[in-house]
Amino acid sequence: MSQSLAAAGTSVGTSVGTSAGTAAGPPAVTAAAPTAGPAAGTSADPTAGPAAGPAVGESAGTSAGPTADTTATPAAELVLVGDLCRPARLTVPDLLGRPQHRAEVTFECATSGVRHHRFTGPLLYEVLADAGPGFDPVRRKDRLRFLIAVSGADGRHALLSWAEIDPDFGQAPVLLAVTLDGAPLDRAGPQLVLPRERCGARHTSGVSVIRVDGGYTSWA
Ligand SMILES: Nc1nc2c(c(=O)[nH]1)N[C@H]1C(S)=C(S)[C@@H](COP(=O)(O)O)O[C@H]1N2
Ligand SMILES: [Mo]
Repeated sequence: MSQSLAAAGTSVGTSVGTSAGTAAGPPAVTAAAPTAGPAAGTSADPTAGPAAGPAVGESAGTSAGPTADTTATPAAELVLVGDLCRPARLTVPDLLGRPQHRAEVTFECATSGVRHHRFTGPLLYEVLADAGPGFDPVRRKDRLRFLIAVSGADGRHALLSWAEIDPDFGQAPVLLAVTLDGAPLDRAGPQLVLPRERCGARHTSGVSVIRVDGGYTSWA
């Protein structure tokens, strides 16, 4: 369970909110999970663009069902491995069964320039917390040694720390997106979305493996 937190939003036009149409507030981060409606993802959300972003005309959620994307190619799978009590193998529809959050992001790519995208999906924190990271739950500082290694199917890698996304520490509203600009990611696989980041490089697409690693001991 996470609380909302006004997240000194840095980049203009970036906002995160719940996708159930509740995103009324200003550009802040609203990380509170509303009702879990499985298909909460963006459907019937006429007020899609909160105050800040370049409100995009909506047809988003209506096409977000798996139907448009389930033809020839098999659904992508994401495996959660490492120091977890409940390692898992998840599809995009599995991720759609969780509370959905929405993010409108603007980031800069070193080669492509400024990019805008709309994403929906569950919080990375909630997905990984459900997999049971092997830290001592009552000792907050025990979480500080945990790393999160995210791999794209193309071999792209990005690291996060557990504390970065933990509500008791950085509370970064990182998503495992299941839609991109209204299109489902069932076949491509989920995309890591870091709404606060100016640079696009960590927005890893086609996430195929997430390894939670509590073995960081370089200080030993
Ligand atoms: N899997 C994967 N994800 C990736 C990349 C990549 O090479 N592989 N490039 C990143 C970079 S450098 C940027 S700027 C954004 C660009 O996203 P866009 O072209 O969809 O706007 O994707 C990021 N995600
Ligand atoms: Mo980039």
